[in-house]
Amino acid sequence: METKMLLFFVLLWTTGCSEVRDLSGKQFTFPNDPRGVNQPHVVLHAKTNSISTMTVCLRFFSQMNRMQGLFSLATVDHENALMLNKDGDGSYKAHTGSDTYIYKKLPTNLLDWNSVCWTWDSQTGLTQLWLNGLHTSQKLLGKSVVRGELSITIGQEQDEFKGGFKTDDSFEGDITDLHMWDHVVTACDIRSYMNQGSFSPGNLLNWNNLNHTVSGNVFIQDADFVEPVCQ
Ligand SMILES: [Ca+2]
Repeated sequence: METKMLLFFVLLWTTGCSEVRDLSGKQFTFPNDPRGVNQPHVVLHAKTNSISTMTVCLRFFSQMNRMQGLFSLATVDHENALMLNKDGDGSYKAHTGSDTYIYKKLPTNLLDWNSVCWTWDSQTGLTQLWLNGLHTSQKLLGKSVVRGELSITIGQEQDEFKGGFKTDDSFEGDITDLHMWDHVVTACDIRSYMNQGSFSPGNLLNWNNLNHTVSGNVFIQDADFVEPVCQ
């Protein structure tokens, strides 16, 4: 019995515990993972098994000049069911199911925060990327609805359901203010998000009430997206 209890606690320690927390004003800090053994990442828990329309927004701060995953949502059938990557030259790859669109060489801050929003509607297949108050024209992406159990990670990009992490596309830097909605958020609300104005928080993932599980060397620290008022 004692051995079983010990194994249970060891398992909890290695996989982390999920918690729901208001992360307003906070950031996840993903340091470098030079040996690739720690695989720092955060699993985000959303209460749905179907996504046909969505918007995901987040802010990231990173100087990495290689491919890195910003948002990775996998199902058993599709490792890249909904995935957003950034390449070293500032190109962004949006992926739904088996379909991909690459937004080439968008102006990305290396020494400041970047606010990114990605919208997609499976009915039309239309998708759009917003970056720091600007946006691309709308593009056609896939129409395949996301179905089944979801596995959402930041910090690591999934090449298989709940795993398949690689050091060469992991994220290194800071992430804050991540929200996900089950609809296309209005341009006005996205602009407001990017300017730190008021907006309705995500109904699938809400930074102010985030159900998440931390794994590996990830730190929760104060974010400085808004310049702090020093005492
Ligand atoms: Ca992948």
